[in-house]
Amino acid sequence: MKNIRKDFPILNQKINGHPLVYFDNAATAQKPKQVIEAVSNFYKTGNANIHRGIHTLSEIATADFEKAREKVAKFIKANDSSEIIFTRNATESINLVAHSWGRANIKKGDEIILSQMEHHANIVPWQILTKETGAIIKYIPITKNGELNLKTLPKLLNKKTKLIGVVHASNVLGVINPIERIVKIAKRFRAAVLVDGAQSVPNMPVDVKKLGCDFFVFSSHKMMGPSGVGVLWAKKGLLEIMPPFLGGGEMIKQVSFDKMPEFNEVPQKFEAGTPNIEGVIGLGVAIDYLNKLGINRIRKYERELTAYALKKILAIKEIVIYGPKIAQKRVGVICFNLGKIHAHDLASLLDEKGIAIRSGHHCAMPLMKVLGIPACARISFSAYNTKEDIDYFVKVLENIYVRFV
Ligand code: C6P
Repeated sequence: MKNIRKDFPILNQKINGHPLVYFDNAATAQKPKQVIEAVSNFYKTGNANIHRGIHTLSEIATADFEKAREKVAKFIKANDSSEIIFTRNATESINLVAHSWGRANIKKGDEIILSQMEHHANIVPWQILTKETGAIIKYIPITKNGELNLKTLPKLLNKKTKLIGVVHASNVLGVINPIERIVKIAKRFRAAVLVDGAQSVPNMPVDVKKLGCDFFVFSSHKMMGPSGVGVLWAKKGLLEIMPPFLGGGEMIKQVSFDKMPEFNEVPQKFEAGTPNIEGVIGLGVAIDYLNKLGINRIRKYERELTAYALKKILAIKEIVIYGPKIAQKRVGVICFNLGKIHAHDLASLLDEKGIAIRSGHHCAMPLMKVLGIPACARISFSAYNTKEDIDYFVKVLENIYVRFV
C-alpha cells in the first residue's frame, strides 16, 4: 500500500546510503505518525495516572485507557472489554496464564501439549511450570512441508492433558495453523487451549469466539502500536476464578495488615501497579489505523506480497525456504537460507544496501533443531511494504549469491 508510506516517518530515510527497506516487521512493526502523535500528545497535554485521581486529567486518561480496551476487544471480537488484560507483551501474557491458571490447574502427572514450531515464549513458561509441578510436555510434530502434523494430535491427547498451547501463525515457517480444528480435538478431552497470536493479529482478521480457544495472547508493538504493551484475552468466567498473577496497587479492593486482601474484579485483578498508559492509548490509535486500512484488505495485500516474493525468491539458485510454498497458507513471513552463506552474513550484506532483515534462531531454537539448521534469514512484511521493495531485495540477494560462489 504505497499511499500509506507517508504516514511512517521512519521509512523516509537512508540507511548506509540506500533508501530503507524495512523487512523486519515480525520482530517489530513501524509506527504511523498517528500513533507517535498520540503518545507524544499524552505527555504534552494528558499525562496523569489512571483509576486513582478525581481530577480532570486523571479522569480523561482513565476514559482514554478504557476506550482503548474496548477497541482491542472489538478488534479480536471478544464478548466484553473486561476480558482484555493489559500486560507488557505476549510473553508476559503467557507467563500470566502459566503462573496463575497453570499453578491452579496443573499437577504431577498432568500433560501439556505444545508444538515443535513454538516461540520460546510459549515453551519456557511451561517448562518452568512442569519443573515445579512434575507435569510433562509433549510436542506436536511438524511435517516436511512445515505444517503441524495434526494426524498425531488425537494420539497425543488423553485424560491427563490439561492444555494445548499453539502458535496461530509461526514467526519462522509463516504457516497459519488451523486453530478451530485443534480446539475441536482438545475439547473432546476437556483440555484448555492457549493461542499465541503474536504474528496473526497484526496481519489477519482474528475472531476469538470463532476460534473457540480459552486464552489468546499478542503484542502491541507488532501491530504498529507502542512497545511495552501486551494483551491477554480469556473467557471472563475463566479469569474470574483464576488467582492473581502479581500483587500490589489497583488489583485489590480491600487491604489490611493481618488478613488476605480482597481482590478487585477482572480485568483490574490482573493489572497490578501503574500500567503503560500512553502505550495502551497508542495501541488504541494503532487499532483505529488498522481498521481504517481494513484488516481484510491488509491480509489480502500481504498475501499478494508473499506470493510475489515466494515466486521470485524460489527462482534464486541454492535457495531453501522453510514452511509451505503457498502464500494462502501463510502470513507475510519468509525464512530462508542461501547456499552455504551464514544467515548473519546475509543480514549484514543486505544491511549494507539499506535492507533490514532478521537472522538467527528467531527465538525458536528447538524448531531450528527440527529443521536441521543452526539459523536462517527472515524477511517479513507489513502493509507499507511494496513489490518494489521485494524487487530490490531479490536483486541484492542475487548479487550476494554471485559474489559468494
Ligand atoms: N517474535 C520475532 O522476531 P514479545 O517479545 O513478547 O512481544 O513476543 C513474543 C513472541 C511470541 N510468539 C511469537 C510467535 C513471536 O513471534 C514472538 C516475538 C519476535 O520473531 C521477537 S523474538
